[in-house]
Amino acid sequence: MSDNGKFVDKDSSLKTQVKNKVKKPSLYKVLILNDDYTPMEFVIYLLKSFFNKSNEEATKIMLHVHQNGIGVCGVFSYEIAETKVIQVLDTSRKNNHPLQCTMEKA
Ligand code: TYC
Repeated sequence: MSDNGKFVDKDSSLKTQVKNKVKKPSLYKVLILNDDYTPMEFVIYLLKSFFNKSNEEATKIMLHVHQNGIGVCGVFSYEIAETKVIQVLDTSRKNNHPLQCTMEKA
């Protein structure tokens, strides 16, 4: 019983506070863009190496990007997506390919 004579459900208000503070991490799509110079085999190699795609999945994604201009390699938490983008860009530049890779909120 509180000062004003009303019952207070302390446990329920605590549950609400805790519930509101636990947020799921946002997810991010890693995207690759088409260009006229990066070899198809190199794009397939990146998808297999950094996104754990099978040869068939990687070929399908690469052809989708080749035909549509952009495509999703995978969906990750912010830090993992950021690391994947850096890996793709570093490997592409080291091999003198202009491939572009970016991330956006899923
Ligand atoms: N368009 C490239 C070619 O014809 C192949 C390619 C596909 C490049 C996907 C980039 O993200 C890409 N060699």
